[in-house]
Formats: sequence, C-alpha cells, structure tokens
Amino acid sequence: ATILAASMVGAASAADLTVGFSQIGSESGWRAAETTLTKQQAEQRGIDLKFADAQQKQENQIKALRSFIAQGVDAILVAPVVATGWDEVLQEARDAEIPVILLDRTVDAPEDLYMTAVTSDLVHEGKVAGQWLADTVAGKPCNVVELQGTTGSSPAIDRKKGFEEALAGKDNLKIIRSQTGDFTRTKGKEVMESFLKAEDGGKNICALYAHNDDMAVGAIQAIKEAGLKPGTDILVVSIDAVPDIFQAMAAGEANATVELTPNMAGPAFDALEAFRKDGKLPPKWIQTESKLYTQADDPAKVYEEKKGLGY
Ligand code: GYE
Repeated sequence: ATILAASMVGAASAADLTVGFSQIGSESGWRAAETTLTKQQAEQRGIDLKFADAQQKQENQIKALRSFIAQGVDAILVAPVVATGWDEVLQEARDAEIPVILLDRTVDAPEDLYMTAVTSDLVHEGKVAGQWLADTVAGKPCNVVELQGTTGSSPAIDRKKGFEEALAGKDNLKIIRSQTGDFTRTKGKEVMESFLKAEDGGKNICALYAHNDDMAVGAIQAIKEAGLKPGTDILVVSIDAVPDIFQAMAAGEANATVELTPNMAGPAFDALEAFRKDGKLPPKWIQTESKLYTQADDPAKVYEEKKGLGY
C-alpha cells in the first residue's frame, strides 16, 4: 500500500481519475439504483468511469477486471457476484498497483488484495429481519419460508446467518423451506409458487423472509394468485427498502424491510480521492447504515421520497 501511495499521491486533480467499475448486472431495483448513483457520482466528481455489466457472471467480471488492468485505470470498483474465486485477478491488480474497492458484497480473499469494502453489515440485516418477525409473532408458532439471494454471494450467506441467529432458541419460529430466488422478482415468484404448492396452498406458511425486496415483490404476486393475503395470511419481511416495497406496505401486502443505501460509490470515491491526495488509506471496511422500516413508518410517504433517488 505504501508503494501504491507513492505512485498515486500528488497526481493532478480528480479530473484525470479513470475508474473501472465491474457491476454484477441489473437483477434488482436496488442494483439498478446503485449503477445510476455511481454514474452520477462519477459525473459530479469529474471521474472518467469505465462501466462493465457482467450479466450476473463471475467470468465476465474477471474479464472486465483484466481489461481495466490492461487499460491502466487508476482504480477499480467491483461488486463481486459471489464471494470466492477472486484471489488471482485481485493479485494481478495489486501487481499493477491498481487499488480495488469492493461495493455492497465481500470476497473470501486476503484483505491486502483490496483497498476497502463499502458494504452494510449483512449479518446484522438478517438479524434485524429475524428479530422483527420474532417480536411480531410474539411466541406464537410460525412456519417461515426463506427466499435466499444469489447462491455463494456474501449477502445470501450472511443474511441467512443473521436471520438464523435471531431465531436461535425461539422454538415457535421454524424455517420450513429455503431456496435461492437469485435476488430477482421472477425467480422470487417462481420459488414462492413452489413453496405454496408444497405447503398445502400456503395454509401452513406464516411468514416469508426474502433476502431482498425484489424477490418479496415477486412472491407477493404468487401469494395473491394463490388466493391468500400477503401481509396478513403470510407476513412479508425483506431487505433493501426499494420504493416498490413501500408501495406494497402501504397496500398492507408487505410488513417490514431493512434499508440498504444504493449510494455505495460516494464513500468509495471519497476514499479514493483522499488516498490520491495524501496517500491516506481507508479502513478495510466502510460500513453503511441499516434501518428497519415497518408499516408504522408512513410507507406511502417513504415511497414518494425514495422514488426519485436513483431507482
Ligand atoms: O440486497 C440485492 C442485489 O449485494 C447487498 O444485491 C446487495 C444485494 C441487494 O441484488 O437487491
């Protein structure tokens, strides 16, 4: 990092900062907002952003990182679709003295292979969701179905872990089915349809925990098509706090969501610019806030507020 500092410190203003951004894709409304805000932030800061959409494939992300390295960009942002398989390409970036910043997901790689990770506390988000459900059912028996995020991604692993930690020791709460919906509305709907069919048309299901709002919105459609009332027959708790979940909440069809800011690029660019100016290294983790929203938080108003913010 010291060598990096020497080569980067004293360079001209951010105007000549070129940053490569390997984005996962646009699997959810939240992801699309992160892309919009990253492009806006780069524009505002005079950063030349090279954008690559990986269509959810890790090999496309690795190709993009190698292309950024070949181009000699000043820094790389990457939202890693899965947690493993990054060591080699991150080492190549390090050898090329190009700092890498992780956005919204982490990797299982030595932390000296990236400058910092700008993410929420993904385990905490799952815990907040689980605690809300436990408090809401207050000791009554409750069979839960879970829609997991992308298999092998750090949010899917950590949000599952946190939710289970919150349910530990509460015998009335039981996760009876758990499957990936890949963070998308379509898959979320499909998998929820299979859960409903497998559980006596849904009579046996008390609550849905979805690792993101988009899968919850898809599942809500499936619950309604099965003739049940989402939000009352089946409680719905998820994560992201995108505008559409507040629309569902205002209609009484969803109950709670944990907010994830789509503005990960702001802190990332701040860290980069501080590093370029005087070689100041950021902490290895720049944590973003997580806030619980429920139907008590005037969802119709929150929907109006959120609609413009990049979604
Ligand atoms: O919750 C989801 C997106 O990586 C934490 O990815 C992020 C997740 C987010 O698909 O909407």
